[in-house]
Amino acid sequence: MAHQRAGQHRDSQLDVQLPDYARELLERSTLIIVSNRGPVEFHQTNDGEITTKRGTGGVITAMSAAARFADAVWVACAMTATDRVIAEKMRQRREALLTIPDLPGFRLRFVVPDTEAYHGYYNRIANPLLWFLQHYLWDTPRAPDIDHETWQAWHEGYVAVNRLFAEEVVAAAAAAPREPIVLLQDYHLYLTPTFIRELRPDLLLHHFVHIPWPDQDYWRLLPLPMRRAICEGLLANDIVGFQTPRHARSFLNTVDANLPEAEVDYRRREVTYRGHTTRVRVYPISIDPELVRAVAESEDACRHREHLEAFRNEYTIIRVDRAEPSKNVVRGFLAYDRLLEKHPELIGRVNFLAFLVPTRMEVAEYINYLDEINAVVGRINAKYANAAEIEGIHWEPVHLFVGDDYPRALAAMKFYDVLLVNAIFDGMNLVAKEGALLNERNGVLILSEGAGAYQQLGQWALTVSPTDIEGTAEALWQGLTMPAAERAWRAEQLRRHVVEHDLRRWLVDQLHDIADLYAERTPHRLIAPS
Ligand code: GDG
Repeated sequence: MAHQRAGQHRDSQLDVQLPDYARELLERSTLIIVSNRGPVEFHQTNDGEITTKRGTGGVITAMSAAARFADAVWVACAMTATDRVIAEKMRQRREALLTIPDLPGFRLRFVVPDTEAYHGYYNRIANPLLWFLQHYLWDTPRAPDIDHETWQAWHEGYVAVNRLFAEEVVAAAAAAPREPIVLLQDYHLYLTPTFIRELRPDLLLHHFVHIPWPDQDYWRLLPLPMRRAICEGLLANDIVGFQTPRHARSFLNTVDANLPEAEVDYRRREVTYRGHTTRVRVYPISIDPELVRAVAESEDACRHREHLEAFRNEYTIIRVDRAEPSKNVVRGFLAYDRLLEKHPELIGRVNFLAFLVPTRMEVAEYINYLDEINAVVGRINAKYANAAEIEGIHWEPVHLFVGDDYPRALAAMKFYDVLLVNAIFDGMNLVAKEGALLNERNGVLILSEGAGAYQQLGQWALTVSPTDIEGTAEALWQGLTMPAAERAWRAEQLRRHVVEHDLRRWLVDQLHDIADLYAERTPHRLIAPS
């Protein structure tokens, strides 16, 4: 089997810096990490060779680092055709665990739903329904329509696949050589804890929600049985983690509104429901600076950097996003258009480079959104090409880079004068943190109030309301013309904050709370951290 890494990663430094209680906990435990997507995908080349592609996400990085200390198993869906072939071979050989050479010490257990169940779970419920709800993306007079097909996708897709996940987790826990700790990730798996509890009431369950938790009123757009099941599912965990205090508070409100029997203690951030207490905690996710720098310094990134030089101008604005409606890409371009209208002196002197990763192309809204982006960029480029020609220059104000290329995105972060992060709503937004770390020009961060990162970084960024095109145009102008001393001060504060609040801290804070819980339950086994 050949192994291909996505991004040339140096090993993370997380491991050498863990506090004693975290290290002790990990040494005693088997971590069962549960997520829709696993740490690697398997693919087959034309000549039959199987290759692995490792994901670059923060969760994979953090959990891979933890896995070096602990006995760790990852439970995830077989996503690619090759994943499914491997899963089938394992089933025939009665093997449950697959070792992953890219992640030493790590083993994978596949959940293999049939394709229809997976489609209902992923393409009808998790992404169009839950993701849209949790990012307030609906035009409510028109959507969502919860019809019989949605209900069918709920029962035969979301509920069924969550049950399969639970069965696999329980099997993994039974086979675990050490005390199992189950770490569930995100909105695909809200019901899994309920089903795990039916089979294993004793397991320690921790669930981290990476995306926003909207106001309880907005949850009413989902039928009561669905939102009750989601609240009950999350309350089957011992700890539920959110990105910001506001999301945690909103979750408590939602539970209060939908489960009258639940006792919600807002001060202690705890809920007791049917005799079980769940702690609701806040863990703002971050980046691993060592790892991000390593990718940004890689040969690949340096090559991109040289190539990208040609696209820079006296002023350079960039953005980096999945091509996703919640990231608010179109309004960002409208604001740029407005900037150029108000400040014709910028014509020919500023370039906007947008690095967009196509995403969820099986969902109609995403295809339409990419079309909208292309249309607005085409219109702006045509409009100013004419204006520039009158002045005798050839100029393209927007350059779109569409594709999956993480080193290229990081390479570009080094040279922006302004980084635009104007997401409508975002759980955190790691791009804001990567930019703050990597930028070499004291670039200004423009940050939406709707991004979870705003809570940490907002004080050193220029704030925008995501719908305010005029205000965003003004922020772009301010960012481009800010005096050097102020730029330097803000950039330094941003960098310092990101380095001090890194991914290690995100992981360690969670381990701290888990160790605390263990110490309360079994005081003879672990010393509680102070
Ligand atoms: C979800 C939540 C939360 C950039 N270009 C490429 C690429 N990237 C990297 C970025 C960044 C990551 O992808 C995107 O992370 P974000 O946090 O900005 O956004 P989501 O993808 O929506 O992530 C979010 C996060 O989970 C963690 O909890 O912060 O709120 O929505 O690191 O630099 N990655 C790849 N190819 C690229 O071309 N593979």
